Amino acid sequence: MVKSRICEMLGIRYPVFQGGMAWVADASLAAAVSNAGGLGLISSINAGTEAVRNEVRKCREMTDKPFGVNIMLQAPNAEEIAHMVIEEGVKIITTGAGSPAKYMSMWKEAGIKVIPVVASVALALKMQQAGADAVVAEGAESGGHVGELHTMSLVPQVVDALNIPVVAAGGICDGRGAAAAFMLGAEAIQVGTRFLSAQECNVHPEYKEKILKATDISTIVTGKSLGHPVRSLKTPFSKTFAKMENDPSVSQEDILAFGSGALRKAVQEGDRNGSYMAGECAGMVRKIEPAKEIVEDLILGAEKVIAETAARFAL
Ligand code: TUI
Repeated sequence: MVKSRICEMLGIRYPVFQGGMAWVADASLAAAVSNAGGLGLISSINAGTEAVRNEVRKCREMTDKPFGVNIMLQAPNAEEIAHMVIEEGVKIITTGAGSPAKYMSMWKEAGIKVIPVVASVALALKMQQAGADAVVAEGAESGGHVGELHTMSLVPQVVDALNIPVVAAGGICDGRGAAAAFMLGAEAIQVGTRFLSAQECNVHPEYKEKILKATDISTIVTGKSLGHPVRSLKTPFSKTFAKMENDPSVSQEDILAFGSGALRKAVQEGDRNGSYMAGECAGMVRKIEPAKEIVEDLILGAEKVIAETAARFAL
């Protein structure tokens, strides 16, 4: 059984975080992952702050295990959410797409464990200095908003630079990826894309279908020209978005208007003009199954592959 400072710190059985995917990660998914012994996370990107508050309350009814909230810092209501989590007694926060430094002392005073998602060593160090309890080092294999570096090089550099525990994210989809992350020095893993196929994940059936049909080359990064690169499935929508970005006659306003609300449309309506955010490992997701089976497959799979590999090296 893999041991980790993260499990002790958060009171979870398995060092597996479920990514706090925008519009996707609701009480149903988060509670299922927490009940399975991992860490369920509720996304702050939903139909407003009160909707997120409602998901927090629902989750508390669905599990007596620890769970957290992921706060997307570029959202217009980030400040409101930052206060709401304190009001609701949330005990674990992860953050994404920016620096949460200005909220750190307020959260620490409330006794919250704060785990920022970082995409560089510089921000990781800043977060450690600001009092973060751990960081998630997220490589650009991941779905949604991505940084520059990839997991294989980002994670060991962040591990070397910090004393606090590091959670690896980006491209981790099964026991092999989990084992690799532990080899790089991570003390936990965060998984997003694979949980899109969880039975308890409430995305539109069309979203799940697209994930199950994905191959290794099914994702594309768009939005670099807007300073907000996002990985999603290649669809007529994302291909048009990429074409607009490369066309100097199209204004940034027009591109933004084209992309506005596209993730919600994919998640809730399975709309063909939606943005189906997904990581590079979508091609490895093969079936719909309970979140518990995903959590157990990740950890038992890692234990198996580590034992098999160690045996090979002992020869
Ligand atoms: O945040 C994410 N992934 C996301 S957020 C999101 S919401 C969205 N909705 C509609 C359109 C576009 C996005 C979808 N996916 N991951 C965490 C993450 N954070 N990845 C990378 C970073 C990051 C990058 C740069 C964190 C900090 C950073 O530096 C900022 C600074 O201030 O230094």
